[in-house]
Amino acid sequence: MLGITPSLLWKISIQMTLWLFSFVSGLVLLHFSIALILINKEVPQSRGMLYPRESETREVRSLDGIWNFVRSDQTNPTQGVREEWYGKDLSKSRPTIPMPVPASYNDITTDNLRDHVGTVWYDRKFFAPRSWAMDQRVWLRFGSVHYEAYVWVNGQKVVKHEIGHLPFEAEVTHLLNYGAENRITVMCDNALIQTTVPQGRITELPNDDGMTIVQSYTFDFFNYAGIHRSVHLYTTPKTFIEEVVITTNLSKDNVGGEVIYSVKFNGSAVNEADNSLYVRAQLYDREGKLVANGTSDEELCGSLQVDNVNPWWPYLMHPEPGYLYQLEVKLHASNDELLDVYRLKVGVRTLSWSNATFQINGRPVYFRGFGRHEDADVRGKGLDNALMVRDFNLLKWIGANAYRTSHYPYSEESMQFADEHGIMIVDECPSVDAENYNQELLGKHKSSLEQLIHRDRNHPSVVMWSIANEPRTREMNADSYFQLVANLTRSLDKTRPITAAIATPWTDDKAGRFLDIISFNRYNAWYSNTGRLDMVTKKVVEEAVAWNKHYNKPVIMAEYGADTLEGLHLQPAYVWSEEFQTEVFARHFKAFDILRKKGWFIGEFVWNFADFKTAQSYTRVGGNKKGVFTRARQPKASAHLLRKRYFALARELDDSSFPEDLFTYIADMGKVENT
Ligand code: BDP
Repeated sequence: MLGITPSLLWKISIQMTLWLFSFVSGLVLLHFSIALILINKEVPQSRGMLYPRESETREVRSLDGIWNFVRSDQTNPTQGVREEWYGKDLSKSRPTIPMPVPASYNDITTDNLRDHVGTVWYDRKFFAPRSWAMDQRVWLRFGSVHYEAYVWVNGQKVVKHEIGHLPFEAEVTHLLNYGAENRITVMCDNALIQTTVPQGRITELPNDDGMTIVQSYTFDFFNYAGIHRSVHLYTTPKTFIEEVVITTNLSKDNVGGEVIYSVKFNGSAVNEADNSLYVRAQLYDREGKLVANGTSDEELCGSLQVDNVNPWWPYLMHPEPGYLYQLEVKLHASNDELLDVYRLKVGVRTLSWSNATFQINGRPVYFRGFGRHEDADVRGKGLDNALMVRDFNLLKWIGANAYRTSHYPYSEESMQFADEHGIMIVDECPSVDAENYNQELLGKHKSSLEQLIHRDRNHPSVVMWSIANEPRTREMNADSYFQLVANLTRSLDKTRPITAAIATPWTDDKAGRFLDIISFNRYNAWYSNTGRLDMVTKKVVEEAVAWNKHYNKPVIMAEYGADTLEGLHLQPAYVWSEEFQTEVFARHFKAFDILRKKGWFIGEFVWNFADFKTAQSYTRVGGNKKGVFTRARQPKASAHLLRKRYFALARELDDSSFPEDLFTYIADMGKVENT
């Protein structure tokens, strides 16, 4: 049984302070228990949160920019709440510094804000136009704040959200001053404890000045925090389209397509039992030509048939990958009055899987890709369009067709980009290195998946859910825990398979039987048998075969790699050198080719796409250097090798052609051979 740890006290004191000040209605005190029996409790249901898009009935306004910022005293994280800093401009309570939004706050200043533990505050002003006061509802939406956020508008509490990397929103219609200035205040808490997702520990340790609070965590990426993605205000009509859920089908010959939609509305003007509302759905192709249209039933559901459909295909699997239609959803009142219009992109594709294959549109898929991170110099995990576009250009340059959103949901903008470019996504929730399974953790873990599926269910690029990375699956409770997590995921989406990236040896694993596809992470010649290039191929083959035999399911190698310092060249290959990374890859390729012939081995994912920042450690020189690209997104030697492999696989499996510059001219091989 765990005692009251400083980290628990911390969360309790924040919660208590808020409760005492009755800022958060219905908030109950955090309780912490290690239960031997895990109970399956309902998780809260997400609502709304369609990506903010303008239309003839909606306006969208960005609140991105430079906000004011204050860090709390680490030893007094609830001071701002007790002193009601949200009641006036932050600058009236404390000196503020400028802080960009979106961005992690950690690497912006020159002092140790990087290692700050606990709460920080943001605020900014904005105008709400007079026109919004009429027949509108106004919503405030955050793409993500890591880890926990408390939001006030004009001093009034608006919303609290826990778990980073996921959107949340609240209606602010009645809190705004129209035709006048308004203030938004955000308190963000980055503390991770044993019941947060992901988990961490907070301890008090002696330092040169007395005692200090230290955050630790087992996962291997820096715990960047702050307002990581865009903040939007958007308007909707009084009665509006709150949710759109899309599924698609294809005929056997892939010629006929079907788009099935289901719409929910929200509106005080029309009562839910009033089934006189209807939806008019219109589907347009890439050229803007109307290809299908129809009217919903009374439940606001319907389907559209598309003749000569252009299915959504992954990159290099078809000459026209990432084909998207535009679905226009119009909500009408019974008297035909147009109430609301929302448009979204739709890819028509089917997924199917068995104990040996994974298929898209009836064709087997072999994944060739990466584990990645949202990570960059200065902005940390902040959304950065330049970086996102560069990364997709590199993914296409190298011939990858997939990546896993290791180890948390990535930005909605990047999901849309993946749809457009035909990059398949293994969509991972924020659970990494889960251990000490307990009821509280289970609830949040399930909630993170509920929120993720709610957010990403309409993306054709999302082909699999990853319910965890490297959970400690030999622990007691791991089986009932993962059974409950997998059951929830399946109940929310039956159209996609479930995986988890497992590092526990198959002999001890208790989670694999709840998955559809087994993904395993292993660092042969790096964490085990360091430097031994002669101990890779056979071990990879043996382990993949063992996983397959044990569970009789398709297998993916979800992580392999070696830290590599760009520019370090050592021949013969020696750990950390570019030669070593290249050799490690080649030894894995050999194993993968042996495994591919067995029929159930369906993918290879390098760890990692690019170098990324970690917590300070003597095993990390400026961060994790297993990137094929540097943190500045330039190729290491291994990138050129991987590119040749990925294009060779695409040619062999999907008949795609080589880019002209894939092979550098060396010599006239005919002549060389003749001599
Ligand atoms: C794996 C983790 C990944 C790490 C990697 C490494 O899944 O997050 O970055 O090891 O150590 O175990 O490079």
